[in-house]
Amino acid sequence: MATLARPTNLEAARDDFYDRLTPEALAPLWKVLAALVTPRPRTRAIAAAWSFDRIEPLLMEAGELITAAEAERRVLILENPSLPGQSRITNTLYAGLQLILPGEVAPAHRHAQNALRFIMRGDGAFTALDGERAYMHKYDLILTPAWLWHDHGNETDAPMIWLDGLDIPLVQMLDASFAEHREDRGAWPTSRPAGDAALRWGRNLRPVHAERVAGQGNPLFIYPFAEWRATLEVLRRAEAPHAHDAHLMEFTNPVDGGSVMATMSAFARLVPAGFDTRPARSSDGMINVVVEGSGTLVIDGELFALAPGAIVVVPAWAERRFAAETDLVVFSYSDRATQQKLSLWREQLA
Ligand code: GTQ
Repeated sequence: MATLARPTNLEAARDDFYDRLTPEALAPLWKVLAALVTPRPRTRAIAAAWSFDRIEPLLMEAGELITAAEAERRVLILENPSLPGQSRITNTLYAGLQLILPGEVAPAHRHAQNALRFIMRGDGAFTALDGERAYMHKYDLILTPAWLWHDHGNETDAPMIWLDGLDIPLVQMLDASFAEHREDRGAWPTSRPAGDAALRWGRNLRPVHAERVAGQGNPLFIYPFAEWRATLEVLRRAEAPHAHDAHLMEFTNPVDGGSVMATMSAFARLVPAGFDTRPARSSDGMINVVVEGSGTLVIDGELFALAPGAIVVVPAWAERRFAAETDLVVFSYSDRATQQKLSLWREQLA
C-alpha cells in the first residue's frame, strides 16, 4: 500500500491547497464529483401547475399596458417556481402564453431557437412561416422551426392566446443564439397561399425532386386539433391503452418520421375514463396541457388536479401517474428529441 506523508493538520493543509488552486483557475474534482456525476437525473426544476383561467386575465391586463409591436412578443413566461428569473419551465425548455389582440401584428423575426405554439383561445388569427399563413384554431399545434421567418397577426375581432414552447434555455446553454429582425418591423410578405404546406407535406406524399430533404427541418407546420383528436379516438376504440402511457401519439416530421423539430418532441395523449396509468418516468422533463376531461396527475407522490387549461410540468425523471375521471386529452412537449439524438434519453416503466 502506498503511504502518504500526511501533514499533521490535514484539513488546514487541504484548505490552504484549495486556496492556492483558485487563482490558478483550478478546482479539485473530488469535492464536486458526486454532484456532477449523479446516479440519476437531479434536476433543480420542480413539479408545478398553472391554470389558463388564472393567467388569462393577467395577460389581458398586459394587453392594456403594452402593444404587440412594442413588446415584439407580448408574452407572460411560465417560470418554474424553483428557477425564478430564469425564463424556463424545465431546465432546458421555455413556456409562455402569448396574446395578440385584434388588429395587431407581432413583427417578423427569425432565430436559432425552435418554437411550437399550442392554441389556447381564439379562432382565426395567424402565424405566418416564411410568408405562409397558418390560421389558428383552439388546440392546433403550429411550428416555427429554427431560423425561419415568422410573424403573428390577428385580423379577427377577438383576442388570440397560445402557449409558446421554445428551446431557449437549451440554446442559451450551448451559447448558440442568433436572431434577425425585419427592418420595417412588419410582417413577412405573403409567399404562398394558406394551406400550401399541409397539401404538399401532410398527405403522405413527398416530392421526388424535393426542395427539402431529411435533416433540413420540418416543412409541415400545422397539426390541426380536429385531425389529431380524431386519431386518438380511433385508437381508443381499437385497442387497450398502454399500461404506462395510455394512448400516446408523437407528432412527427413527414420528411423522416422523426420528432417535429430538431430539439423538441410533441405528443398527444388520451387516458380513457376510469383508467389509471402505471408509474413511468423519463429523462425528459415534460410540459403537459390539458385539453379535455378531468382527473389527476401524481408526480413523485404529489397530486395535481387536471381540468381543461391546466398546464403541469413533470420534471426530468419524476414519476408520473395519470388517472382519468372522464376521458383525458393532454398535449405535451419535451426535449426528448435532443436527448435521443445525443443517446441520453432513458425511460423507466415500473
Ligand atoms: O413568437 O417568436 O414566447 O421569439 C418567445 C420568443 C415567442 C415568438 C416567445 C419568441 C416568440
